[in-house]
Amino acid sequence: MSLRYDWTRQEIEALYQQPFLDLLLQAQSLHRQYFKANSIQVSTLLSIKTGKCPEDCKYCAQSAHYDTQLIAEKKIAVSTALEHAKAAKASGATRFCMGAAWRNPHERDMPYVLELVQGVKALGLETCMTLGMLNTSQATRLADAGLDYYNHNLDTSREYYPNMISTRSFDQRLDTLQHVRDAGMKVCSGGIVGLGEDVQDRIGLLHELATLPLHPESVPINLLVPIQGTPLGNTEKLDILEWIRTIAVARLIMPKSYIRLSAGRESLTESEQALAFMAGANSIFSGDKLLTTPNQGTSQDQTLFKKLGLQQEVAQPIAQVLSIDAMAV
Ligand code: SAM
Ligand code: DTB
Ligand code: SF4
Repeated sequence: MSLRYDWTRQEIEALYQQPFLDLLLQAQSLHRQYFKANSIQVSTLLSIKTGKCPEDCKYCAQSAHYDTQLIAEKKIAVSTALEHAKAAKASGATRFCMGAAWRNPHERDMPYVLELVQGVKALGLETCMTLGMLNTSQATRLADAGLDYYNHNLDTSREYYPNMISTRSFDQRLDTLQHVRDAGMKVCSGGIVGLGEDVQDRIGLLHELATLPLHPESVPINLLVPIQGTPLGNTEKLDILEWIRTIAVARLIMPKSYIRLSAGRESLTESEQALAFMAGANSIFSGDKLLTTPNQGTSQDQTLFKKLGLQQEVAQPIAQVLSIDAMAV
């Protein structure tokens, strides 16, 4: 079946609003046409520069615009980051994602991030970074250093975006995604639900993602973790079934993409997570911490995988990585 890039909002809304069990059945059936059943990809996250971000995203603990009690940290040493990457690999993760609280990387930061990419890649892990906006030259240099994925979320609908962030525009997000594509990297782009948006905004976000020139290879669906001190600190919790519907529709309209359960998993029961896997989610972030907020620990994840009969995707053996690299030279 060929992928579609011409979804209309009306079609997406019809998928979203159908009876819940029909939606889940469709999503899991399509999932099995494109992916191995019962298989989960696991990524690990590390914050390489924490807090004091100049952007004003209303949900974020790291924005300098709000008093969130977060302890800011300068760039961590490359050697420390590589120790984290080794531990992530030992725990079974196949991708290591590094995040920095920047509007965009400065030129002076580029040697540092390029060294990190090369170091993590040499461990036989897939590499991912999320550093804010990139220009063409920065995207090209990251790709040349071996960066596999760049995470840059559209976060919410175009209409709701200015209610959440005033320091950049939705079109600036699209520009960076284009630079990432042009440089030949894989795109990781999704959003957050539970921001106080309405169902049309969730449909709008899904529509924007599914009508990009190519679907993102990876689509994180974050559930708001309310942070005290931010304007969204006391936001009412979204009905979890709406989060599940968002995942199922993402699976239906971007069938080849990995759909990742991202922020917010810590607050969910095992049954809620199981429903999300049934809806077609096939990737998670593991580890005790996301960037600044707690995450469900690796041992809890292993228990859940065992209970559900889920198999973790395995990392490429390092010898294979090295010999492929050698062939490419
Ligand atoms: N600064 C970069 C940016 O915004 O693109 C990368 C890091 S930012 C923390 C990555 C993503 O984390 C955001 O796009 C948003 O989707 C998610 N996020 C941030 N704070 C969150 C929160 N409190 N709850 C859920 N997701 C959150
Ligand atoms: C994404 O979409 N979710 C991850 C990753 N990309 C970088 C980040 C979640 C951050 C949650 C809030 C925090 O820990 O500060
Ligand atoms: Fe900065 Fe990213 Fe947080 Fe926005 S979400 S304040 S850009 S770290």
